[in-house]
Amino acid sequence: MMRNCAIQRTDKPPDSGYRPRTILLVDMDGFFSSIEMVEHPELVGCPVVVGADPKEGAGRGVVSTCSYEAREYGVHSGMPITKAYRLCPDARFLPVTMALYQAVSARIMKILRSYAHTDKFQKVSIDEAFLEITTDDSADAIRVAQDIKKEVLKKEKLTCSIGIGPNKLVAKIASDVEKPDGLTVVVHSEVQEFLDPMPITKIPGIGKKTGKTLGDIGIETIRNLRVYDVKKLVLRFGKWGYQMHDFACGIDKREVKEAPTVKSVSRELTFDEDTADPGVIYGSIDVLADRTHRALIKTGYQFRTVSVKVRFEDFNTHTRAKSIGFPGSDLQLVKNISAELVGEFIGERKIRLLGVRLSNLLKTDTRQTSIYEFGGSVDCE
Ligand code: TTP
Ligand code: MG
Repeated sequence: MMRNCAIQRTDKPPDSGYRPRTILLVDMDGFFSSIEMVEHPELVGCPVVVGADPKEGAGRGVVSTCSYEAREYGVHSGMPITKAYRLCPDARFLPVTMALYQAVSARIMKILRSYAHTDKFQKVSIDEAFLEITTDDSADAIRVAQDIKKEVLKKEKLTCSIGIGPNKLVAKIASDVEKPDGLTVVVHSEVQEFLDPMPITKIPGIGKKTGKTLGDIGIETIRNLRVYDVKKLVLRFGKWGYQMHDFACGIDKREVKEAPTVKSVSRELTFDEDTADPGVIYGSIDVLADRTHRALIKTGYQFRTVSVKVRFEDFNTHTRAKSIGFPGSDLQLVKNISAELVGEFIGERKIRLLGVRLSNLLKTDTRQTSIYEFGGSVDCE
């Protein structure tokens, strides 16, 4: 069937049986740093950075998250901790106390789950969940969202931002419109108007790389993508071309449901030019360890095994793995083991691709998390 993008498409099929949905995406504000402020009330109103030790500018590692006060200085998640220290030396730098965050997360998820219709609940990450409710009246939905916000604030002294939409895509994007402590509702008839002006990178799965590829053919906004010839998208991206076009049209039929068990998380990179340079190889493995660890943290799992994958210029591929005796989530450990494992492959042969995988994962919460919104490689059962 030919898809004409100029015609507005909707979730609603021509036949009956259409079930309007009301989906909420709840995302906690500055999660780790907000919990730290509950633990240390004297920090309320101060720039707080949670992550690696900056060691007065000589530290290694990255920012996990920071308070909204620190964000005003330009600090953000994933930024090297030394840069955060340069931008805001007076911030309070705190280490990651994961067990505490996981315990708070489990309590919050229990609250959120109680508002979902039967099993229509999906934890997305340590601080984020979708829930579907039965009403199709937006005033009712707003009341539910306000009740959730009140209960979470009362019980945990934490704020969250909530997006409400007719599907997961819209709810997720809406949750990010007003932060912190936001509440944004997008009703079915306003979906296109809401999405059209947004940059395409708001669509899950369109990151920097795909964003650039699309930008090169003049697609910058969701509207640009919607009116683009879907056949050309499919030629370029395969099935994903259909999917991204559906998203641009505000169509998302994904159910709200518990995600499958995550078995491993991994990140890979292919060098622009094959290399045997130890500096480049160690530097790249460090970046990959960081990215993989970040994906792990988002899922709320701990790992027991770190593996490194190396593909040489002749496409011969090798993996090496090392397990630790107890489940962990320490970034430096991932980096150290990855560097140790890759060391064996450094020599005269040039390397084409490197990868880091964390496996033997252990759920650190009573409920399952999904990798749905993160992209990247995550193996599920
Ligand atoms: P986010 O919800 O992305 O961030 P946040 O809750 O800190 O801030 P926001 O108000 O913008 O939602 O991630 C949830 C937690 O996951 C965050 O508090 C810390 C952790 N995290 C990392 O450790 N590394 C990362 O790169 C990201 C993005 C998050
Ligand atoms: Mg959050």
